[in-house]
Amino acid sequence: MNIQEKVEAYLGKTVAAASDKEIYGALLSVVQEMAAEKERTDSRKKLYYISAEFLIGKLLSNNMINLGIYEEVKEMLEKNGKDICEIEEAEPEPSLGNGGLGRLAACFLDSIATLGLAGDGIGLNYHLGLFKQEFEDHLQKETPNPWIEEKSWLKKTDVTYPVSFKGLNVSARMYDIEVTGYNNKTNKLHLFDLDSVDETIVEDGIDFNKEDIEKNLTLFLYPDDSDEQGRLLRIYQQYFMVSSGAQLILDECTAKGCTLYDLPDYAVIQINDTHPTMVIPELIRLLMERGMDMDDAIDVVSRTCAYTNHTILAEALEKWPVDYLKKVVPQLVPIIEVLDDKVRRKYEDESVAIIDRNDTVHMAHIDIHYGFSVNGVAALHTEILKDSELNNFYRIYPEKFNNKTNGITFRRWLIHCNPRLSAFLDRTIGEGYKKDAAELEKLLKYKDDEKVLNELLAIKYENKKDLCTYLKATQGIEISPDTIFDIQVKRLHEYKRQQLNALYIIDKYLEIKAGKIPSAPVTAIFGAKAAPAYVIAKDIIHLILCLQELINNDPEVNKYLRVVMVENYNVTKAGKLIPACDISEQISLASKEASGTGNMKFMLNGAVTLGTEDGANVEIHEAVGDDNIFVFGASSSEVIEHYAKADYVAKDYYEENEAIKAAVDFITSDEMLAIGCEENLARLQKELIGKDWFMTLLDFDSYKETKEKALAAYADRKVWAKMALVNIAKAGFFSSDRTIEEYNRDIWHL
Ligand code: BZD
Repeated sequence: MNIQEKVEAYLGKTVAAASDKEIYGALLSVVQEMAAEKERTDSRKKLYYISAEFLIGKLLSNNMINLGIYEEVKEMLEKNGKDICEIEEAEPEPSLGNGGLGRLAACFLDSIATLGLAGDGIGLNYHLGLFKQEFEDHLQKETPNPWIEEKSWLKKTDVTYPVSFKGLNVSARMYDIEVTGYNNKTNKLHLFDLDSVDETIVEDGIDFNKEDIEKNLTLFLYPDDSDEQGRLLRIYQQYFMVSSGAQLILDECTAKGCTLYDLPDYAVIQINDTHPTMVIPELIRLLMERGMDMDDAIDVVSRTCAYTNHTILAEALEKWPVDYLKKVVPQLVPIIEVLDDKVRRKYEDESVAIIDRNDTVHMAHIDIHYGFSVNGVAALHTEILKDSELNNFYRIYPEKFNNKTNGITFRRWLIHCNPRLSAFLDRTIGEGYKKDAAELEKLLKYKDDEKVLNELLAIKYENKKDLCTYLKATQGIEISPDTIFDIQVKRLHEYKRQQLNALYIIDKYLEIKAGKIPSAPVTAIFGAKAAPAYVIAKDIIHLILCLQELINNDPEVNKYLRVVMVENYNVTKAGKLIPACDISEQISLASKEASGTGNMKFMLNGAVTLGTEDGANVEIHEAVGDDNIFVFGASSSEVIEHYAKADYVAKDYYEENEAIKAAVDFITSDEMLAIGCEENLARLQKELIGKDWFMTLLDFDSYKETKEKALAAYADRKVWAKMALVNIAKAGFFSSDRTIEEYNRDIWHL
């Protein structure tokens, strides 16, 4: 049967007569059937990538690319008067992640399968995922984001495991999603769920009864944890995930002949941030239940588990009061106490203890003492972990620390999202880059080739036009492809400094109002969700939405400057925004962004980075050289010193710098208050002057100066095209295939 016949067999009618939704459903079935027929990876030792988040995004097109049927399906649809993009629209996006950490896990699954390595994901099947963001009165409103339909990628299995909480026994059911590698074997993503979960308990946005665990356990990803009930629910979720995951791992290994004493020969568990840390005491508990003595169990588990750190922000390093654990998983508490006791007997240093003097459990400390590898996610980040954040641990275990600079899958972030660019690459340098990303360097040969440079500019222009059409259709916003698209998309956080970008926009607005006409028109595009309980982050969204309203409706200004805040930024929208970008905003306070992966996606799609020397920006800078990036701001060592000396005073910058003062004052100007809400705007203004923990004002001048340089450089189209070309050519290092090869070489040994 050819593809059309297969699809029509599922449809029970012709493709031409079917709706987009029906075609999507039929294609899903065809893909699932093909994936099931593919060979599974197989080896004695297997990786288990355990993560509370897998931000997989829509799967249809990526699976079709990986299975090698995308072009065929696209043509077949065209022949029948259907557009593959419309079919893609019919697929709901599973939003099983917050941001970079979750998306990284998804890119890794793609690369692990593509490299033919045996490695499955273990996570949770959140029914409503992360909230959906809507804008109302220039504010973020959260609503549920249901994604599981009658036809979905999830396959319900018969596999169930008992999981016990204090006073509550439940049964975890495993659902599987096929992970197709690019032209290779398949792996699985196992997502655990509870049959009794009930979506109807959600009311009024994303509120629900947090006490009814049987009904709410896997409803949402990271429910609001601003109260104790919310935090307890997170512990329930985490334990549910790791207990079922650990049982699955032990079952699979014993089925292969593992005696449990040789577990490290059969399994390696990569712990993605601290959210799955309880897998360590849980595995110890399960091994003891199966007859192993405690010291042996601790030894076996310590040789099986490896930990990835994704942040140095103290507030993001998980700590659970022992009391919370006693309320939810009392069976783990005696084990954690023993783990702590062993550490305390060996090391006097209080800072490396597992349970501190306030009876709080430091989850990362469990991972570091009782895992065999600790990795950061970019060179600078790993150095900071070793030198300062985790220095006390590094001195004890230097051999455990290693760096694995993040990467992204080129199947999604180039081949799928930017078909124009990938077709251009195919005909210019051949298709080898799809399997070996380093081949992108072949492009360098054309860096002075006018025809090639013009082609690159033309591709960007077409992508920008597509984005204009999309934003007009989805949000009714009009922008022009003849302006510079300056894009900052990522979770909203003060350390990522969307507020710095916003202050620049205010400064520009004031200049235009004062008669200083900019050399080139700019469209500033944002996309960001704020955690529901993160007040200042929501105030920053409010500021940007108010600026959007003010500036886009001012005929004096909107010729030169427009602002767009994209609603409900997610993986799908990233795929539309990134190929259309000219300037990639990567402006976190140096030392705070562990790596960043958006920066890599933009670079790969020919955008030029405007960024601080932070995270993987440092490595992007090294790769492309000074001439192909715009770098600004205080260095990480300067920043770290400011924190150490506590000598940064935002108010001084505000009072001594006229432009800063004018921009900050403008936040509560009459113009802004006519649009926005005084409470939010005044609170944000006060924060910027009185605290500014992430040193926005410190970098304002340098940001402004460097951004002006970038905008001016854009005018020389040939020079700009060359910069874009070098960025694409040098992006090969940032393929997640390279990252995974390093994990395997240094940590997993599959
Ligand atoms: O992980 C991010 C970092 O901030 C990025 O710098 C890095 O590139 C990526 C991948 O390594 N961290 C997160 O995305 N973290 C979270 O989303 C998160 C979620 C829940 C609790 C704490 C952090």
